[in-house]
Amino acid sequence: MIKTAFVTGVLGQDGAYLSRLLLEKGYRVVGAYRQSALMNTWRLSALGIRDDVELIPLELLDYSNVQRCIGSVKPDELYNLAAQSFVGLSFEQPLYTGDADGLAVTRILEAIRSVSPSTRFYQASTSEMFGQNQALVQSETTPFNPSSPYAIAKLYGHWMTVNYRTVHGLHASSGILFNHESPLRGREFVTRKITATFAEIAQGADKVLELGNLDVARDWGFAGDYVRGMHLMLQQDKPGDYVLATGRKTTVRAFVECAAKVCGYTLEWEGEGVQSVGRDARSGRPLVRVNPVFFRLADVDVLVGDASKAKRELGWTAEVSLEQLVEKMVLEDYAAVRRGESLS
Ligand code: NAP
Ligand code: F7E
Repeated sequence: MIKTAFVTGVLGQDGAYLSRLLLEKGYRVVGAYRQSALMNTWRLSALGIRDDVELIPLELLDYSNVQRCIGSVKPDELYNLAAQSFVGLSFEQPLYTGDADGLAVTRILEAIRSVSPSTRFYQASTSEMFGQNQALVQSETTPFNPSSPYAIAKLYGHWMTVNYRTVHGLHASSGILFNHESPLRGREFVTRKITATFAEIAQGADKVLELGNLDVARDWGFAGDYVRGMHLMLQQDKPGDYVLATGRKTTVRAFVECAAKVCGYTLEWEGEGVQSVGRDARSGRPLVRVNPVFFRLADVDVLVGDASKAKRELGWTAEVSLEQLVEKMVLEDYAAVRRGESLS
C-alpha cells in the first residue's frame, strides 16, 4: 500500500528535504503552499523533485479550507511545517505570527479529528520555546520560557498538539528542533546570510558582512538530518515529544570564522560589542562589522540541545558536523555565484 503524506510549508527548507526523503521511501507526497504568495518552487527544483510533489494551495488561516483539503486527501501522515518562521519578523508581525504559527495548528488538529482521525500528525516545534533558561542543555523536561511572539505562538501549537494527543487520542507528535540549516536556508537567517555574503566577497564583491549580536550561541545542525527525525517520530507506535539537536554550541562569531576559513580568510577581531570589526589578517580589509539594526528586541543568549531521548527511542542522531555543514553551504553558494546566479 502506497502511503500518502501531506506536507504544509512544502516550499520551505524543511518541506523540500522532507519531501525528497518521503519520495525516496515511496510515499505519495501532497505539498501545500500558501496561495497568496508567489509560488516559488526553487528549493524543490534544486533537489530535483519539482514534478514529483503534488502541489495544492492551502490557506492555514481559513478553517473551512483546511478541513476541506485534509478531508479530500485523508493522508496517512501530516507534517505541519508551514509557519512565519523568522523570529525577528515576529516582533513586527505578532498577530499574523500568532495566527499562522499558533492557531493554525489547532485548525489542522481539529480538522484531523473531524474528518481524518487516523492521520498521524507532526508539529514543527522549536528550541526557541525554551527562551532564556537556567538549564545548561535543554531537553524535553526543561521548562519553557519563550521570549518572542514566534516562540509564544509555537508554544501554543506545541501544547495543543499534546492536548489533542492526550484528550482526543490522536497520534500527534511534537518535534522540538534546534536550528538546522542547509544551502536551501532563506537568506534572512544568519547562517545563510554569512555563507552567501562570504561566497560573494571571495569572488570580488566589494561588501562588508553586517551582523547583529556576534556572541549569541546556537546548536546548528544540517536540515537533511532533522527531516529523518520527523519521519521517525511518525513511525513509532506511540506519539511523543522529541528534541532533535547536535549537542554542540557555536557562537555566531565562530560560525563566521569557519565560513571565512572555507573562503581562505583568517579573521582578526578588534573592538568590542557594536564596535567589533573582523578584518582579513593578510590585507587588513574589514570583512565583518556589527550593525545594531540586526539586534533583536529580545534575544536568547545560548541554546544547546540534549537529543538523548531521540537517540534512545528513535535511533536518531545528527550525522553532519558543523564544519561539514559550513563547508557545504559556502561551496554551494560559491558555485552559484560563479555561475552568475543571484543567490535566492
Ligand atoms: P521556512 O523555510 O521559512 O518554511 C516555512 C514555509 O511555511 C514557507 O514555505 C512559507 O511560505 C510557509 N508559510 C508561511 N506562512 C504560511 C501560511 N500562512 N500559510 C501557508 N504556508 C505558510 O522554514 P523551515 O526552516 O523550513 O522550517 C520549517 C518549520 O520548522 C517551520 O514551522 C519553522 O518554524 C520550524 N522550525 C524550524 C527550525 C529551523 O532551524 N529551520 C527549527 C525549529 C523549528 P512562503 O515561502 O510563501 O513564505
Ligand atoms: O538567528 C543572531 C540572532 O535568524 C540566530 C528559525 O529557523 O531557528 C531559527 O531562528 C541567532 C539569533 O535564527 C544576525 O539574533 C546575529 O540569536 O538565524 P537566526 P533563529 O532566530 O535562531 C529556530 C530554532 C527556529 O525555530 C526559527 O524558525 O543569530 N544574529 N546577527 C542574527 N540573526 C540574523 N537573522 N541576522 C543577523 O544579522
